Amino acid sequence: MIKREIVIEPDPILREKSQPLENVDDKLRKLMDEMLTTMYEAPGIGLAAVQIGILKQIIVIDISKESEKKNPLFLINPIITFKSKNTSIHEEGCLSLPGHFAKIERPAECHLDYIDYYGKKKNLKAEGILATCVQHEVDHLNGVLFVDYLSKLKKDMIIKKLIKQKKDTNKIIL
Ligand code: GNR
Ligand code: NI
Repeated sequence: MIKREIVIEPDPILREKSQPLENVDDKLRKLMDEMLTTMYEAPGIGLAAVQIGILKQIIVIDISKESEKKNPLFLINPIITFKSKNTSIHEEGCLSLPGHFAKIERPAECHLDYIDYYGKKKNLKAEGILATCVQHEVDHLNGVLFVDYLSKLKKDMIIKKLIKQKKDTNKIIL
């Protein structure tokens, strides 16, 4: 299975909105399989298509632990239909912001409608780390990153470091 390259911030594509899909076919399933491989190898617990440079509303998630059986979740055209009033705080990371982590407060529970791997309409009630992950991924589809919830000072600091990291890797290659 093919592994794709992950887009790192700052990159203007990460700020664009992803488009809904009209149908689910083998070509789309192949892309979702590649997203899953890319996510597992990173490793991460979620990946949105925009993170491999594709502006389509596709998300893959797997929050199973290393010792457990893999449990991939494929979400096409997700729509959050409910967000709880009560919130929870989780430490978040993002494959597009490598090496940076921050505690983010979000609704503790959310419900969503989506299309599954086979093109079937489904819904999901998420809580705990799954609710956090779903919201983090749906944010990607809207061009939002977790650093957008931090103070301007913290956000600018992280983005400045990522710019420096990019310059340094270019120097190694050149
Ligand atoms: O791997 C990831 N871990 C994670 C931890 C807490 C909240 C969200 C995430 S998603 C992230 C992978 C990623 O960047 N998905 O877009
Ligand atoms: Ni992310």
